[in-house]
Amino acid sequence: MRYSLWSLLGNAIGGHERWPRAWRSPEPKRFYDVVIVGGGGHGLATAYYLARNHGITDVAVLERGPIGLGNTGRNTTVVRSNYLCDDSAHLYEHALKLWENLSHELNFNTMFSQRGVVNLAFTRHELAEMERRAGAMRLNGIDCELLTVADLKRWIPILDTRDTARHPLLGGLVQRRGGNARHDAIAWGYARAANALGVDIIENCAVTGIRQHGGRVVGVDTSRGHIAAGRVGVAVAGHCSVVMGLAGVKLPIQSFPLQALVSEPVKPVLHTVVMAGHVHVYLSQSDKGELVIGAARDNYVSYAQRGSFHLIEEQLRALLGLFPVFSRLRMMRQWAGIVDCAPDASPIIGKTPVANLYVNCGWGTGGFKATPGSGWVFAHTIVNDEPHPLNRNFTLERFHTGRLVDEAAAAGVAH
Ligand code: FAD
Ligand code: PYC
Repeated sequence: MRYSLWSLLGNAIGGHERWPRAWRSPEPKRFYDVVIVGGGGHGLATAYYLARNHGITDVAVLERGPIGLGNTGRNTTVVRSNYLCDDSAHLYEHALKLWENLSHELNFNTMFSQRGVVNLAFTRHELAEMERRAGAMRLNGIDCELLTVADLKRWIPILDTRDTARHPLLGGLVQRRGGNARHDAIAWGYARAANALGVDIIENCAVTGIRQHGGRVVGVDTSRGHIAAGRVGVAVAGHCSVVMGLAGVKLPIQSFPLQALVSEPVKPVLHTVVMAGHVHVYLSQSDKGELVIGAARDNYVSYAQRGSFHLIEEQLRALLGLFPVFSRLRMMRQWAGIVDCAPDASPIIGKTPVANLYVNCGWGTGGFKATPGSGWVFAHTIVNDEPHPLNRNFTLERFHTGRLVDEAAAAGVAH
């Protein structure tokens, strides 16, 4: 929907009550060609690409709460494609290219800002890993530059680059096309665009059972009754073991809390994303001025969406070691989400042992950046009953064949 200047002014002055709904709120039908479980970015993007790329519009997205309040609304919005393995590089780069046109595609401002993502190296080992990764990225045609300490000092003047710093630096790696985006906009933009193509987005509808007949999925039980379906795709992130367990499918996934916090807003001081995996902190500055600060995951399995206090202490200790300038900055909010981690820190996107039941999970600490690409290949997988070339090495089979895609070193946050 396009707005005239007058309607925008009218809405601004007249209050939001008269704003049109961005997506319908339909009653669930008794049958859909495709049901997607999970109204986060991945589920909504999948529904959008089912309709947009494949003309499949008899689709429902079932979300147990309001859309976008899972990890999509809880993440720290880092977008990049600086991965080591070819398989991941191609998948995340496909996503990054979609990001570059997404506001236009969805007619929704995703606030995608290519401000660069800088990884810092503190040890010879990390530097060697970055050199290897930079070589692999160049071979895959992905932009990257290795940085010296002098480059880092120029790029990020408030970073403590002295030899006497608490965490002396050896160098870094930057992907300039990486950056941040607005997380809510991804859920809302895909929801509005999918709705416009005929997809039903059904909120407050928890899936409580997955029904099968003769080894084939036939529908789902929900808090709003039974819904029959030709095909079912599950994209519920940290809760994938629980939901796939309803169909008797076991996943090689463990779920952990991952937390983040934001400071009070301050004037612009940091124009890029900085990631310091070695000391377990990363940060960027939001357009509102808040410092958005993340840490390593809490290392115990849990479904409680809160993190432990000692991690916050360590994260802020590392922050101040790198940026003494923030010593009097006050923190405002802290939260956590539940992330779904596979043993090789790579996603699982593909068929399951139950016919016509598909799973998209295992994005762990890093799936926000993949949202458009994930939806694209998951829609293809569901329609064709076989993976897209970009996810053919990310299926469940790899845990039988042993052909893992080890991205532990390139994960933004260790997992
Ligand atoms: P979600 O957004 O969690 O959506 C899944 C939905 O499924 C939820 O809305 C949930 O309510 C719903 N659901 C669950 N069970 C049911 C059920 N039974 N019935 C119906 N619906 C159900 N990634 C990055 O790339 N960059 C980052 O900077 C980054 N930072 C992060 C920081 C934090 C603190 C966290 C927690 C994660 C971060 N991530 C990041 C990871 C990223 O957020 C996730 O990988 C991604 O958002 C997953 O999207 P999703 O749509 O699969 O999941
Ligand atoms: O995957 O880039 C990432 C990331 C950053 C913060 C959390 N995950």
